[in-house]
Amino acid sequence: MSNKIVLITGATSGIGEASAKLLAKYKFKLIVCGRRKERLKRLVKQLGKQTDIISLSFDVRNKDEVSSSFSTLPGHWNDIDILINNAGNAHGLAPVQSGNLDDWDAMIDINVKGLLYVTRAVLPGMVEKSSGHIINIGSIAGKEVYPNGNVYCASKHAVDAINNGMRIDLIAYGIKVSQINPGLVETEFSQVRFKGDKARSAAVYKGFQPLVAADIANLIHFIITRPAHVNISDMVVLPVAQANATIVKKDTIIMR
Ligand code: NDP
Ligand code: 8X3
Repeated sequence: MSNKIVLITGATSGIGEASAKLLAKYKFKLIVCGRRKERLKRLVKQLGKQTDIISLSFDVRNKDEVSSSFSTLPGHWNDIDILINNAGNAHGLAPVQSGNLDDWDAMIDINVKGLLYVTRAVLPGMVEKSSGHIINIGSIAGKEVYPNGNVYCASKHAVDAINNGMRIDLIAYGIKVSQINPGLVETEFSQVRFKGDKARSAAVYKGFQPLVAADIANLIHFIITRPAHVNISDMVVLPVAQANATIVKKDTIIMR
């Protein structure tokens, strides 16, 4: 049971959606965000039976849209206690010499700048009350680099640096900053990476048991329910079949 207000970016799918569903069960008040309004509407209707929930639809890449969306938050909904910076994706998987420039822009703009814009909109309220918790969803790709992952890995390395920088800057205000770095989680992630190529994205998760979005949601719940003096600063979580960013034991051991 909680009265805390949690804002989740990227709640229309995967890790964000699973987190909204789990936190609704524990009665956290939710602000769910994403671009796909129909999905947000459905989620609000479904989870509204369990908890107080509203949605905000904006593209994290658009800083004006981010700040104007936050300015529409009614009354007490501005008093956000927990921010889950989850929105993000990989776009493409290509060697740097033939990388697609639009894919590069998307990854830097969404995964890095978008995370910053949302954080900047939420932080004044947390600073004012000297309390709050930010959970950044990084990746094993923010700890290591893998072939053809160049710019996605760079964007998640940036999240890693921003996560550590936030913790330093916000220590004076008692604001907790935590990061979860998952390995392979079966969500819509690979469908986005491979631009809707279902066969190619399904192949990523074949031959081993990947993590599922609920695994990460459970960790988020664990992190935000630690005692007030405890902060889980950084966590790497992999499927048992994954040794690191490049080695996955499928039918044989695959180096990707
Ligand atoms: P999904 O593709 O299932 O979900 C991505 C979410 O991000 C969607 O809700 C999408 O909402 C939102 N999003 C994407 N672009 C934007 C945008 N421009 N503006 C607003 N929202 C956006 O992937 P996951 O759940 O797997 O990914 C969630 C996070 O986890 C990402 O940061 C990803 O990098 C990270 N991660 C994923 C791993 C995996 O293997 N799946 C492993 C490690 C980290 P909408 O399209 O409605 O805007
Ligand atoms: C997503 C996991 O290994 O596909 O961040 O980059 S990976």
